[in-house]
Amino acid sequence: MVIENDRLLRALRLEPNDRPPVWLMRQAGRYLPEYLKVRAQAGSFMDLCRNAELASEVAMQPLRRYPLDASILFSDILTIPDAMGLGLQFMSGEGPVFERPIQNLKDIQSLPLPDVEEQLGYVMNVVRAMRIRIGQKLPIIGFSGSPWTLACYMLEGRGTRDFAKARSWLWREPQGLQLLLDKLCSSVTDYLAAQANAGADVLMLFDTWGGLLSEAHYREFSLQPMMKIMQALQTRHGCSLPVILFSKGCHTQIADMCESGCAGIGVDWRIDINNALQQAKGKLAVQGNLDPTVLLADPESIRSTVKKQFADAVDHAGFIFNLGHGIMPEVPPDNVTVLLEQLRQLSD
Ligand code: 1CP
Repeated sequence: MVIENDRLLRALRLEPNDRPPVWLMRQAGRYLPEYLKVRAQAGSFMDLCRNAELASEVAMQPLRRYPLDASILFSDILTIPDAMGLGLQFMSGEGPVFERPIQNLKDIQSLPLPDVEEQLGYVMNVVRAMRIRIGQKLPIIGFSGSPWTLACYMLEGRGTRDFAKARSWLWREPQGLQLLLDKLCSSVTDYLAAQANAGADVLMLFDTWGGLLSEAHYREFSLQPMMKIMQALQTRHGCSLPVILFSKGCHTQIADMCESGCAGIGVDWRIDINNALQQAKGKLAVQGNLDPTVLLADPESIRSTVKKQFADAVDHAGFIFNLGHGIMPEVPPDNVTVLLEQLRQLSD
């Protein structure tokens, strides 16, 4: 099927575009009053994720407000560990917490691999419901957490500042950690392939905590598992969708990522976009990378930041305009309008 607005797909093939595609990480979510209303209607965040009608509705909300070039599945990265039996809870104001985090090697050895269609079928239902609402107008981005980032939450039990407990496994029990990553590789591969079958056009791996690792550990414990997933998607599932790899805080390792088999990389704001584009030139698309806190500033600062970014990046095929991390809940929705109007003015 042909997608009408194919700017994102073209950028991922490094083909020229009339203007760079734009979408925003966490474009659906708590900064939008209409999201909070639907979440309240659903009951809780996980009830919302399990309700295809309401989850597909909140995925549409930013598309109604803003001229975006992609939609993203509404779900969370922690659905896989939940399906593995860890008991995911979202405490209000606290973020995700697992009732039964992994404590020791035995927990890893006995960790079951979920049946993706049976236990995570609710996610595929959201993809299908989104496709019905969007038709062929825009690409749908499916996603998963990277094995390393999922392992961080599973070993720690919750989000923390430095994931010290999870990282201690690198030294104390690296083989146990590898076993956990292997199990996650298998599940993430099946999960992404199922999203592709349900209608996703692009796949993204969120490796939010890759940047907590040394360069050598990043290659071994984060990039390697993601490479295995990308290979298995092709060989085991015949899935050739482009994959965007977002390893936050890993801009010193773009050269490694260029060899990984992904179509594009997400970069955060710590690297100049010029520098990232130069390193990836001719090999990968680059997505990013405004500091999301600019959306907490005044309209003039937002406009000048967008102008600079645009001037630096517009000539590169394969540039995908985005933030360097997700929109924060405190962001006034009108500031997102300012950002996108400025971008549109520059593109016209
Ligand atoms: O309504 C609520 O209170 C829940 C808030 C919320 C939302 C809207 C959470 C809890 N997850 C989501 C949706 C979500 N999560 C999306 C789809 C929305 C979109 O992009 O439009 C995506 C892609 C994610 C991915 C996600 N979840 C990541 C990776 C990206 C990133 O931001 O780094 C991570 C680390 C999570 C875990 C998670 N889920 C929710 C929260 C608050 C967190 C972060 C916890 C932490 O800081 O450790």
